[in-house]
Amino acid sequence: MPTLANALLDALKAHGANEIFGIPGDFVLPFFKVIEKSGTLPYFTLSHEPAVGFAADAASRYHGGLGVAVVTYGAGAFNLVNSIAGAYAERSPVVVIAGAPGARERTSGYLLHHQVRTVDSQLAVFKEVTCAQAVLNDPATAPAEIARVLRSALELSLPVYIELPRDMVDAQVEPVVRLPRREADPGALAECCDEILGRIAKAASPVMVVDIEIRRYGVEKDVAALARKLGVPVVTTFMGRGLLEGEDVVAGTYLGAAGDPALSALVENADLVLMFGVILCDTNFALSNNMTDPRRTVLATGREVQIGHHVYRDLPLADLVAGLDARAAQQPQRPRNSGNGISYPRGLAADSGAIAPSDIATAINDLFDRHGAMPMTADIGDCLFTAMEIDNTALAAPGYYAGMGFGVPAGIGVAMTGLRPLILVGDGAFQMTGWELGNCKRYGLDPIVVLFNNCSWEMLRVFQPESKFNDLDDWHFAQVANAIGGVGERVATRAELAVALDRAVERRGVFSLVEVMLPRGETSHTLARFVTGFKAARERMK
Ligand code: TPW
Ligand code: MG
Repeated sequence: MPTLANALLDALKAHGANEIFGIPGDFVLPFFKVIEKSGTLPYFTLSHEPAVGFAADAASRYHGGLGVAVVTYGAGAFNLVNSIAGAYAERSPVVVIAGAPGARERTSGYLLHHQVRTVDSQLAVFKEVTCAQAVLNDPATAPAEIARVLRSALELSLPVYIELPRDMVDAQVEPVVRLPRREADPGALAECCDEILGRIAKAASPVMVVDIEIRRYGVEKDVAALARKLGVPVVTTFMGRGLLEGEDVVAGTYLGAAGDPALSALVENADLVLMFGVILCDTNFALSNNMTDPRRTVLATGREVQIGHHVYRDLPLADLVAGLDARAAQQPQRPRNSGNGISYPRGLAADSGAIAPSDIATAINDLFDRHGAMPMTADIGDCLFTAMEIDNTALAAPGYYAGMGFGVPAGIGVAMTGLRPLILVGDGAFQMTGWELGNCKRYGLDPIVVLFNNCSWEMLRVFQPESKFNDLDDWHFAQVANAIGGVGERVATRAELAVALDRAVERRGVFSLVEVMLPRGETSHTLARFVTGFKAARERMK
């Protein structure tokens, strides 16, 4: 019989975990020892638990399996809450494994260090931000409990919580037996598919809107194939930017009033909107007026399919896409009123002019033309809006939850999956989690960081220009980079920017930080349009 620690590690691997991120503490030291000794999964420690959660989340977004975050009791686990909240909001299946006191400590009569109100306050908090929880305090039930929560993580694509009391690590248990995936009821699936195909047949101008769940459930290619077969154009949401990279069915990213007018018209004038894996949130749709109209909408999300005013429950997205594909007949491509008409800016003038945010997009498009596209992560800030002006390239970003501090640790997580990411981050967000780059050296990671340094919380300034608290100091981040094992370059002109990016691509083995100096008060074209649209929408609500 394996020990509980080994059974848990084997189960994680069998359920699609590729690596572990964590920070140890005494309540989880015995488990870390087994992580290291067993070699079941590679593991990476970072500096602060929020980054552990962001890295695990982003790694999972990129490789499509489970993310794993291992932390100690209380102080460690509570530090992780915000990243797991973000993973929940954005449907990322991160497995939290938190250390906890052993049975004897629980009844010792002392308050334990890291304890808050009760010994179980930690469990109570994580219940709010995970879809299933297991406390492994009984060797007889632990394997089944592990199987139950890991299946939920995969089926719902949401975080789960596993609490491992420190005296249980070496308990002898049965191996974990993976539970079968719960499929759609065949009758419900057939009825649902027929209904949707019937709607499509009657529609004059259908459009497909896709969002992150198509990646979470590994059906991007199938969705593209289905769209091709149905002859329906596809757009991604803001949150779903980067999906279907390189697929010719993608007409662009729907940004409502902030986006390309022809593309927005394609979506807003459609008589049928097929929403696959979509988060119906304000960042995706606040700049539209009819995206929640059920009469023209089919919404497949969260294992449910809503057509008009009724819902099919327990209908996994993968089954729906396969079911539609099996039943659909090949359609001629419908004429597009907006084809792949969006062209992203290229050909940056390499002159001594000051850099504007949108110039960074141009420079990156040029860079990708020269060296090939790189997978990206972005923080929240103008950097994410600037990303909308870069070619549709794989991207992980908190486009809905909008938690600052995601970009750099997410990029480190992506780098640990074996890719070389390009990280977009603002100075404010970098102040939160940029230090994590110091961990690249130990692991030989060489991400490229493009830091938008406007010495400002610019996204707040655009909403409230009169406030002085949005002014930040100049922290000279490029110099910091050199001190923590990377190479930093500060650039202030377009010529310097292009050269520094090229140098960064060629520099291997250490992280590169290109600190782009931007004037306060300037934003990307996309953010400027977004803010105008947002303010107008707010006025309409008054
Ligand atoms: C964890 C609120 C949203 S955007 C922003 C703040 C403070 C400013 C970002 O500054 P940065 O980028 O990174 O320099 P830029 O382009 O605007 O200059 N705390 C958290 N998350 C959010 N979203 C906020 C505060 C916020
Ligand atoms: Mg800033």
